[in-house]
Parts: sequence; C-alpha cells; structure tokens
Amino acid sequence: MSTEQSLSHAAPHESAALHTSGEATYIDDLLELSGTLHAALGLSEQAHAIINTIDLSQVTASEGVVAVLQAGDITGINDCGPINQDDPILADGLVQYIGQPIFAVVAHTLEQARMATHKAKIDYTPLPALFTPEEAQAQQHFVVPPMQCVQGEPAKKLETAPHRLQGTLKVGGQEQFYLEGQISYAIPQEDNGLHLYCSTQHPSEMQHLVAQALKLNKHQITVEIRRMGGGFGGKESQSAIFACIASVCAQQLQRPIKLRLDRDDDMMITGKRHCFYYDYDVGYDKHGRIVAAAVNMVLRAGFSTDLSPPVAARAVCHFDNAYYLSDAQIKASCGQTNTQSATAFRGFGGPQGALAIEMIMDNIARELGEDPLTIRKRNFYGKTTRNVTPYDQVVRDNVIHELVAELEVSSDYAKRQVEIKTFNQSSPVLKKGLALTPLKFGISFNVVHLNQAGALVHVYLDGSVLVNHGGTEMGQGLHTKIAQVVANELGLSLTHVKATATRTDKVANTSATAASTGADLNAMAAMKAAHSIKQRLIKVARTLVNDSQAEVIFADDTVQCNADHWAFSELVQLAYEQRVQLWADGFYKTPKLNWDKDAMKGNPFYYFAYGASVSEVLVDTLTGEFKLLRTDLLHDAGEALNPAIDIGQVEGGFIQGVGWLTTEELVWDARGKLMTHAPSTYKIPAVNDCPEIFNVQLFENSNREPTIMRSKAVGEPPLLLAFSVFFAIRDAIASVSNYEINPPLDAPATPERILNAVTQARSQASP
Ligand code: MTE
Ligand code: LUZ
Ligand code: MOS
Repeated sequence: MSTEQSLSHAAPHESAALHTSGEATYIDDLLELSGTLHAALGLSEQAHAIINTIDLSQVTASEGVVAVLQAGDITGINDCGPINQDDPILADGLVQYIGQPIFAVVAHTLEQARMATHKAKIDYTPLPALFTPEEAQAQQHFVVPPMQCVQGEPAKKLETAPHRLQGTLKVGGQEQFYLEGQISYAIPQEDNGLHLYCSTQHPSEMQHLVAQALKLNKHQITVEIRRMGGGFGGKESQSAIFACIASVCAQQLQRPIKLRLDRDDDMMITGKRHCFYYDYDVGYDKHGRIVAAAVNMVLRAGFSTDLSPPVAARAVCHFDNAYYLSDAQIKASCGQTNTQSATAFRGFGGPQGALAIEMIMDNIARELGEDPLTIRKRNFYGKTTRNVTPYDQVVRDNVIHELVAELEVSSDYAKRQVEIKTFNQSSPVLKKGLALTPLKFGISFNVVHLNQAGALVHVYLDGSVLVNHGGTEMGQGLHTKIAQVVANELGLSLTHVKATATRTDKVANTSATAASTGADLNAMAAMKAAHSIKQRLIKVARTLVNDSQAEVIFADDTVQCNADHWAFSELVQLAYEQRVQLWADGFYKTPKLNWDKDAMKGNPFYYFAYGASVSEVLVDTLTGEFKLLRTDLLHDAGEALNPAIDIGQVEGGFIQGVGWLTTEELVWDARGKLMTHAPSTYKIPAVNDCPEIFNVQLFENSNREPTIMRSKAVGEPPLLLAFSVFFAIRDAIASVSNYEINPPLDAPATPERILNAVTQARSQASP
C-alpha cells in the first residue's frame, strides 16, 4: 500500500468493530471502583420562582441515601456558564425553568438516588415567566444586547426596489438526542486531586469549570474522554453542569461518584438548538435578484447566556447562504426565556440563518411565477464580482455554480420537474414536490482565538505510534482521520498508529471539538508533531549512510536512504540508541482570521464548504403526511481525508436536518414544562424516514487554502442539505394553488402544519 493510498483510503472507523460488537467502552461501561456512589438530581417544577423553603428530610431519610447536596455545599463558585456567569450549578434561591437542578442526591444505587429525588418538598413564590422569542422581543428581554451587521444602504434600497416582499417565519428548536446521555464519573485522587471521566466535547472547559467549583488548581484535575456516543453540540458546554455536580459530590464525600442521567431528565435539563422567529423585508428586481434585505431574527436563548451570542453571530453570518446581498441589515437578538438554556447543535445557528433566505428565495420565485432554482441561481455569489459577504469577507473559493450544475444533471432535475407537474395535474389527493437547495458554510470558530490545537505523538521502540490530540471522538471519525494523517506522514500502515483517549494532562488548553474544525485543527497539529519526529529520523538515516544530503523515503513501513533501507521499527531502535527524542508535540493555529465582533465585520472564516441537494416528496393533502421519495446529495469535502467517513457525515447530517425540519417538534405547555421529553413524544428520524432512493456523492474539489491535505471540514455543513426536503414539501403544497400561492409553512413541517398550509393555499387559489 502506498502512502497516498493510506491517506485517502476509505478506512473503516477505528472503533467500527468495537462499536458493532459492543466492546467499545463508554463511560457507563467502565468498571466501577469499589465505593462508587450514584447521584441523581432534584429538578425545579416552576418556570420562574423564588424558592422559599426546601424540605429535604424525606429525601435524606429515603432508602440508600448517603448525602444530599445543595448550592451551599459548593466550595468554590456556583457557576458553569461558558461565557457569562449566569448558569448556576445548583439553583440558589431562584429557579428559572422547569427542569433546573436544585439538589443532588447521592445513594448506593442509581435507583435509590432517583427514588429519593421525588421526596423533596419545595415551597415557591412564582414570578412572571416568558417562553417564546416573540414574548422576549416584546419585553426587550435579552441575555446579551442585540447584534447586527449592516452592509450598504438597505433602508434606502428597500424604498426604491421594484418589488418588495415582507413576511415572518418561525423555525423550531431541536434536541441533540445523542444516544449516550450525559454522564460524568468523578474519582477523588490523592492530595485533593480529581480524575473525571466525562462525556464531553470540551474536556478543557470541564477542567476549568470543575476547578472553579472545587476551588482547586487546574493541574489538580484531569478530564478524560475516550469516546462519546454522540455529542452534536449538546456536550460542548452543557456537559459542565454534570461534570461539576459529580465533582462537587466526589470532593465532599471523598468517594467515586457517577452521575448518569436518564433520558427524561437529560431532555428536561439540557438546552437544545435555538428556535428562531424572523421578520424580513426584501426588495428585488424583475429578474428576482435581491437588491436589499433586512431581517430581524429573535432566538430563544433560554434562561441563560450559554453559547447564544456566538450562535446568533453565526446565524447572522449565514443569512446570506450562497447569495450575494449588496445591501443588507441583519439583526439578531437572544431572547431570554424561562426554558432550558439553548445551546450548540450541529450548524450552530448557521442552518437557522440560511433557512430564512431560502424561504425568501422560494417566495420571490412564486411571486414572479418562476422556478425557485432559477431565482436561486440568479442570486448566487459571483466568482470575481458580487463576491463580498455582508460581513465584508470576500468569497474566494466559490464552487456553487459548477456544483449545482453537476447535481442538476445527475439528479435529472429539469425532466423530473416536468413529470411532477404532469403527475400533480392528474392526482387530486397525492401531490409531488421537488426542490434543489444550495449551501455555503463558513469554517472556523467565529471566536478567533479558539482556532488553535495541539497534539502529542509518541513513537515506541517497536515502531508503533500513539497519538494524543486536543480533539474528542463523538462518532464523527476524528481519531481515524488523525491516525491516517500520522500514518501517512511516517509512511506507516494504519495498523501501526493509534489515537487514544483525550486527556487534559496530555494536551492542555484545548478548544471544544466543535465548529467542524476537529480535523482541520488537530490533524494539522498531529501532522506537525509527526513531522518533527520524521525530521529527526531523517538525520539518523543520513548519518547511517554517511550522506548528509541523501533523500530519505518513508513508505510501506520502511525507510529507504540511498541503497540502504530499514524497517521503520529498526530505524527507530537505531535512533533510540543514538539518544534521539522519539516523541514530539505539534501546534497549529488557523491563519488569516480576523473578526470585529461589535461591527460584525472581518474574516471570521478560513474558507467555505459547499453543497447542494435535490429532494422529491409525496404529500398526502388529506392527512398532511409526506414521504421522501428520492434525494440526491452533492457535497464538497475538499480532498476528503476519508471518503467513507465523509459520506457517513453527509448522510447523517442530512437525515438529522430532515428530522429538525419535519418530525422533531419540541412542545412546552402553558406553564413552560417541556412535554416532549422522551422518544415516545419526540420523533427523531428512523430507518423508514430515509429516502427510498438516496444518491450521495462527494464533489471533486480541492481546498484552495492549504488545509490538512487540502480537505474541508464536513461535520456540520451537510445538515443544511435537508433544506431541499422542506422546500420540496412546500412545492407539493403550492401545487394545490397551481403554484400561485406561497403556502405559509413554518418548520418543522409536521403533518399538522402541512395540512394547514394546504388548506390555506387552496382557499387563496384563484378558481
Ligand atoms: N457525527 C457523529 N457521528 N456524532 C456527533 O456527535 N457531531 C457533529 C459532527 N458530526 C457529531 C457528528 C458536530 S455538531 C460537529 S461540530 C462535528 O461533528 C465535530 O467534529 P469534527 O469537528 O471532528 O467534524
Ligand atoms: N463558534 C462557532 C463558537 O462558530 N462554533 C462553535 O461551536 C463555537 N463554540 C464556542 C464559541 N464559539
Ligand atoms: Mo458542533 S454544534 O459545533 O458541536
């Protein structure tokens, strides 16, 4: 196997065999130390209230209970917020949503702990509560001041635009629904230390917040995570409350403490994707080209700041999606509500920002009686002109024209569109719809300093290699890709390289594995570390052949230099005997970034990823149900580090997006209690929701920036491919009005909303 092959090789996920055999170890699978106790949480039953008294006597007396801890038992700071200190670990006198943890019960078994939590008697004085972004907007109740990005003269251009379109839109939130729920296992160490196993995308942040809560130095705390059973953004900041509670209990009791949530508690406590409310005003010309756009987005931030400001900023920077907006005012406000604190979820506000302009494109098309794809293409960013984003970044890597052209052909878009219109004329109840939607997604954390990473590579004397890096494995294949990159650098086959658990005592001060940057950042750091070792081995080889200029080739587990060659392990042994350092660190920071977060101007992204999708649906206009008949995806992952894994990410992101836009609906009751807190009432997509025909391709492209092997990040962008399903549904609905009416359709497009839209489109249609 050549080294080239070892790199682009569609290697299976490093844990594929372990995943499928059940041997892959998650935190709850670790052998429990003797003396381990289990924690469960007592939750608020009021959305907004003062706590007058807490009577825990029956909790304490409950069978198996060892201790009950409250806010006052926290030695250090009672806060676990990632940006602002407005996230109490345990509520202290005030509750701000139904589900907020107030106390922790520690018992011999998990069942005992859970039983006891229900025996508390808490007396509250209710306060007025807000639940929706509209209410928060009306009361100007925000977790941070509203932000906006302005380009050109939108107000003036709106006045003079030939056509004008105004409207509102609502898009729901989404539960991350990682299969492995939140879990932390805290083990006290000698001299006040603590070892914390935590299912988290952000070990360094967990270390920081636990240190703060326990009043310890960070060097006393090690956080370790081998793998998560999914994170999807839900374990970027919100693993912290569980990390902190488990650690506080472990410190107090000097016993190992495991805190594993059941699904209902997990859904009641943790934040989800932000739901959005939009108000837009757009001017366009007779060709459907936008000449000015103004949008106000209000996010449901929930009770605290959490990551809402960067989520809102990413929404602002993705309102343009693939379209040039010469004159735009894009505003976002983070409405404070008495609900779970909304947080990161795949796309991090990007999908919400871009969906709004797709709705606008769809509306303009029907207003002008044109095909939505025609209008979309007319608005695409240009290659050399019309290529500046509202936030001033120049789009230099635009491939949307050729990507969409390729997909139009491969999916047979034009022909099928004609067939569908014919079908609809003779089918009064079942209606088909078709849509093609594009995506452009900015890659990099929109907080510049987070774009850094480190790695540590060890070469052992048998020639085997161990890689540690700052990234975490959540199923996305990061460890596989990094092992491939290191193997490639050293000319080794993949079996010789292993990436192990992420630990804060190996690589310090890491960023979250988020913003899709896991491989971009950490693989580059790991490659640099491997490169350092390689340079030292080159020196050794040259010394051995007595030629300081000799070419040294690392390939096929062998090192060749002039006429000599050694097995990699042989050369390593020789290097060791010469006292050559066989481990190295690597560090990488993304170049070219700058961002003025107040003006919302600069270069927040290193590059963009692109993609497009075509979906065909069948809608039953009597029941509002729909079926996804066919989807064609074409996605730009640059020069894919691992095409098999990348296709998995494209498929998974797409299906997860389909769930968000169609079946997954979060419902809070009038008191602000989340009613959909289990799979019985909250519907994520299942096998049957996959399209019957599903064609998935990677677009052949090379990153114009020198990223790791010219690849592109692929974790989040494909979620936006799901747009085509939503707009295909809307197309099918529009057919009942002979495509004259823009059906009012909010997301998710549940059967109820579809039926409602059908009724409205029918009633408004000309006879
Ligand atoms: N894929 C799997 N299987 N599980 C996950 O939890 N998270 C997504 C994406 N793909 C996720 C996933 C999210 S939200 C992000 S930001 C990226 O993976 C993070 O990993 P990466 O940066 O290594 O792509
Ligand atoms: N920015 C971003 C962030 O673009 N994506 C993220 O996941 C993130 N997380 C924290 C802070 N900024
Ligand atoms: Mo992903 S939402 O950036 O964890």
